[in-house]
Amino acid sequence: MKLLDKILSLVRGRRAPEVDLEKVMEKSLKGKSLSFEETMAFLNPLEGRLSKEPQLVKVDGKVVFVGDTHGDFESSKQVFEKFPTEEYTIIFLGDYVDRGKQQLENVNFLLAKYLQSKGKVILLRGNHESPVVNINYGFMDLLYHTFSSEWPFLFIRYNEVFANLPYAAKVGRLLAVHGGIAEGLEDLKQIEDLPKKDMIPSNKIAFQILWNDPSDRVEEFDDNVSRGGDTRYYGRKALERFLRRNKLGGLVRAHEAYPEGFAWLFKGRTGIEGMDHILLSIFTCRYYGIPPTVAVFDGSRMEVMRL
Ligand SMILES: [Mn+2]
Repeated sequence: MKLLDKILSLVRGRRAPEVDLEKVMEKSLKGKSLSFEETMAFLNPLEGRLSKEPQLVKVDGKVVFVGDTHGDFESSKQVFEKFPTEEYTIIFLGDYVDRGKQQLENVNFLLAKYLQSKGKVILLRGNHESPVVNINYGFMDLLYHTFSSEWPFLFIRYNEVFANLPYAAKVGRLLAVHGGIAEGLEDLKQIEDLPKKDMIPSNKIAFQILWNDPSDRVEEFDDNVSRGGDTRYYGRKALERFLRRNKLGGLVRAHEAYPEGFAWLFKGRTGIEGMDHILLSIFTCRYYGIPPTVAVFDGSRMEVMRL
């Protein structure tokens, strides 16, 4: 990580200039581009707010789960048009940057919605909200081309903000994360205790929550051969045990683009109407040739919908 260390050393000590935050919020909500100064000023209060978020956010009432958006600003906007925050809490399951065509518009829009919403918008962390990933998959290049010599400051500031995003949300008997359960994760308390500001993340449980995939060829855990590194597959037995132990009915996650935009895995009783599998995987980015899909939970019933 020599490049990352170099960038970190450049950025330390730099302070944000004075900018009218209201105007910056307005521009972000309209998908307009921000200057370097505006972006720096915007990211400051965000880091402050997010640093106080618990790692496991607890929500009740009507909820919409949104999968990976990866720069799909249009889908993110549509979510708010179809599901007003007066009625729904919107839980985004991570992966806002990299790959797609409107990464800055998308991430700034979602961060502005979060700042504005008073608890009705929850942004969970995805594996792309990490500098070791978004240094390679488009976001760093985009900053470089958009901001020229000032890009390293923004690259680090965005990733400092991302390092404060919570890892999980609990909605009644449902748990929502980006990737899934982790080997060694037994109790929800372990999620609550995960360190904040873990930029890489180097915590093994945090890392796996962001990266792991479910597999019906595995019972417990196994090496995730499609992603490599320290990522794992988790199977039905491991998930059933985790849910039972924590009095949960099911898991909602994103991270994989199934052809229909969603997939049900591991048939079983959840105690939740409309949900006869213990795992729901959803994806909400249109750049993968799949229909952007969300899941709506009205407090008792789960329904999968195309955007
Ligand atoms: Mn992902």
